[in-house]
Amino acid sequence: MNIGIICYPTFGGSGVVASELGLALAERGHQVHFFSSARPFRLPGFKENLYFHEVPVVQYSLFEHTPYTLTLASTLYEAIDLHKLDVMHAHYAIPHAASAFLAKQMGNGKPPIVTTLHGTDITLVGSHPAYLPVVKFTIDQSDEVTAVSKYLADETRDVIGVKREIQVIPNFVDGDFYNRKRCTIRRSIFAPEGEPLIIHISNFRPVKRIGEMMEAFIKVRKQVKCRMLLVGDGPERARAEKDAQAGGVIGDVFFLGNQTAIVDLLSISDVYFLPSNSESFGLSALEAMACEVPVVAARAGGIPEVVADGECGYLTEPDNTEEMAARILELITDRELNRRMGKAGRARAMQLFPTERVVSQYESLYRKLTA
Ligand code: GMT
Repeated sequence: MNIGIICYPTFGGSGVVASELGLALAERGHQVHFFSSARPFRLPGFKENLYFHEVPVVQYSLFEHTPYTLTLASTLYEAIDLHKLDVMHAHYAIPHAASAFLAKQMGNGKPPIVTTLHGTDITLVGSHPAYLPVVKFTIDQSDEVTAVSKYLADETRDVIGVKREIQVIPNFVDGDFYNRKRCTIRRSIFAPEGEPLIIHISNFRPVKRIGEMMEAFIKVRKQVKCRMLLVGDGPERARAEKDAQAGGVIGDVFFLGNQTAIVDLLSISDVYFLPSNSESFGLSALEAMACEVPVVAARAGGIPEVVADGECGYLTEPDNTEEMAARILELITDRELNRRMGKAGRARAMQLFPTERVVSQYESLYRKLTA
């Protein structure tokens, strides 16, 4: 099949999932065309069967904001004919489902559209009154709609008022790539005295609860000498730096910025910490589980569908920093418990979320639409 994938290029779960899906489909012999304003960071320079189309961001003095939705629709419309697209797959509803809809209308109703909902396109941005009508309309107009968790499918019905069928196709992880490695990064760089390492990876937006995260870490640090690795960047990073300074732990927190060596960093870590107050899935937690890192996360959104409480980590009440700190302390002081939960996380990730099975689910969906 000739498959068009539309996604964001920036650091963020939906772009990662779209990229990994495209790579796996190309591996299976499909012709995969990516459409984005820049090359998604998870896509390699060259891969057989995989093509990247840069969507122009055209500035004009009259525009205060560039109408990217339209240049994307034009780019898609031209590709429909030129590359004989059999299906267009929009990752993250805003504005990708709208652009795909427009292109399909221009293309006389072809090809079919699959829209995958990822999270904030429904829970935060999509539910904003300024976006809601167009989000609902474009979801209704898509030929197939998928959500990455049952929680998100339910939210789409409850919050957006969508009545149509939404198939749950979870996110996935490549267990060969996401695998606990023998240290390629020297652990002693961060933990010269063998201190336990707690890691968090995100785009540091308010939903990630960075303030609460630092509060919990300060409580843990008061009990046990430990260190924290913060990977990623975003609006809440400066606050985290200030909180770490004020809490007297700035010397114990490493702000590493955006990184590609995620597996290496996870492989030297003891606990993955995800205190978000809303998370449709929590792909980073799944990646940590695949690398045998026990997770401490808030019991929020779709996280309980991914992290089994008491089996591969612990779920806590959102915002309860006492409970979060207590759970982290348990995991960094009891080596046997840590190892057991790490192994259980790997087993769960490979049993429920392996790439092969999930990619086949998307492939079946495309085949059904193009039959
Ligand atoms: O909202 C974001 O964090 C961005 C979004 C994305 O598009 O990158 O992440 C969402 O999609 C990921 C991939 O499906 C999920 O693993 C994240 O849980 C989800 N984020 C939220 O729901 C906050």
